[in-house]
Amino acid sequence: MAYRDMREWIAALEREGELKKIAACVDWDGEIGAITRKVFTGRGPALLFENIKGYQGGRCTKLFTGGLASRSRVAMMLGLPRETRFAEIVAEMRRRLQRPMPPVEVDDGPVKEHKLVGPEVNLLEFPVPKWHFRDGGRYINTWCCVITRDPETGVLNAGLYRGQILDRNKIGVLLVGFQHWGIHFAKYRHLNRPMPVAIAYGLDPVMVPVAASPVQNVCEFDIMGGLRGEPVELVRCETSDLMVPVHAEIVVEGVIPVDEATYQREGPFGEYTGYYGESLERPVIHVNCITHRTDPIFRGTLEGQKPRTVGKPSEPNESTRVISALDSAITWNILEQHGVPGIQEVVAGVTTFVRIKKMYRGHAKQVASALWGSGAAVYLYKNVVVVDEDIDVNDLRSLEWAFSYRVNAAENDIVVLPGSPGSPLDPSIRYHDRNEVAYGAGKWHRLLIDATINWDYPRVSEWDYAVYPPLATDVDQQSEKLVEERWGEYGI
Ligand SMILES: Cc1cc2nc3c(=O)[nH]c(=O)nc-3n(C[C@H](O)[C@H](O)[C@H](O)COP(=O)(O)O)c2cc1C
Ligand SMILES: [Mn+2]
Repeated sequence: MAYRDMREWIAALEREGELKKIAACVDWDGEIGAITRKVFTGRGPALLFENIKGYQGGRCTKLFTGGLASRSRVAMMLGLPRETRFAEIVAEMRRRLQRPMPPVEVDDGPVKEHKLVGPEVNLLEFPVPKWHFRDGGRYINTWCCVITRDPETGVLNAGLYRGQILDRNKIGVLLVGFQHWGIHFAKYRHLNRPMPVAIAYGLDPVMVPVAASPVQNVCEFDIMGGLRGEPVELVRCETSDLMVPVHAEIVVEGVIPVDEATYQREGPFGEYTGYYGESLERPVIHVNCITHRTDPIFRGTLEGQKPRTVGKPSEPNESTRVISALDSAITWNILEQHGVPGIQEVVAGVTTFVRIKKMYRGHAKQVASALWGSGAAVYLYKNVVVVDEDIDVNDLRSLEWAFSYRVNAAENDIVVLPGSPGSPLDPSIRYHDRNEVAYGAGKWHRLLIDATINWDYPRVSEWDYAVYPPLATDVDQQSEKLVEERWGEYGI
């Protein structure tokens, strides 16, 4: 069963006690961000702000956030029981990812209820928070689908790319060259034509996570349909041939001029790394139309997050819950599509863990090169750790044991791929190399730690022609049986 729109989703969350409506008057400037941070850190409910300073009685009075900031709500998103475990969520996502469902086109629908064009456009009519106090301004694009079309192939793409309000009709964006809309933008630059863009806010819950995940070789709308189990309904934009979800709360339409002289300062912004991303002169969306539902609900989120550090609890965000599951499912499927056998478990991220049933020498290198060669590698797989099938990738002591006794650095266990394109937001990259406008990407020296048993080593006769000695924790069968039989006598 799919949620038709964000309103159905909010109603479902309320029924399950997963939503809090906030009637107190709150400020978009700092206060909403601080409340959301506290609720995310305390693993609290989704939030619907209904009384925002300066936005009572205007065009848009409500803001929804945190819809997917818990595992139980991610399970609900898929129509699974709320207590479904992470590994089962990943397994279900993998199955549904393999059954894409193309969208259907409709002529009209809720998002067309109100249309604003030209001078009627004013982004400041929406209650967009300043999420993190050092942000360069109010970030309107934090949880939305940014839609573009490849001018050569005609294929639509939906991504989630941050955007800052610069003016009543301008949004500054971080447009990375090797993201899909970055590839589109390079083609528009070649054609010397502005790139049409549409941004959809307030959607059913699966849409934004899919836009924010590295879906390859298939349109995100087909994947969303597969995850929902029902096709997405799309309607044509007013000012371009782009298509947008008809049940969106709000759609912003515009173009990005390709001339660098039109770039404006965007940033800083509190980023997924847990640090701020820097400001730079960046491309700008010139907004020429807004359509929205009656009494629209704006949707946004905090991006900054951080795991537990000394004396501080973990401070998660929505992406750490839902995107990590989708990234793991997509990564697992990429390995299978590349014909890499023996994959037992995948936990994907900037540091990615893969558990394999090792079948031949070099198997772990095959895993890393399949991942590093993929288009999904933009924000993922900086470090890849491959372990044997007996190692629990979710347990630090288990990983530490593998690092300690199956890694010996100069024995081909450590592989570095220098100068690979990667995230421009990672502060472990030198400042000048984090310039995606100049380079189209950041600069990652990718690392493989092959923590599987090294098959380069000789098999020794002493241990029955195995590479490694037997486990000293094993007990011989005869003694085990004896102890079992006599257990009562020992009085232990
Ligand atoms: C909250 C959030 C904000 C994001 N902002 C950006 C961004 O500003 N620029 C970017 O390149 N990727 C950003 N991403 C990551 C992309 O959404 C992700 O890499 C996705 O795969 C992009 O779609 P694409 O593969 O179709 O290009 C963001 C992700 C999240 C969850
Ligand atoms: Mn894409």
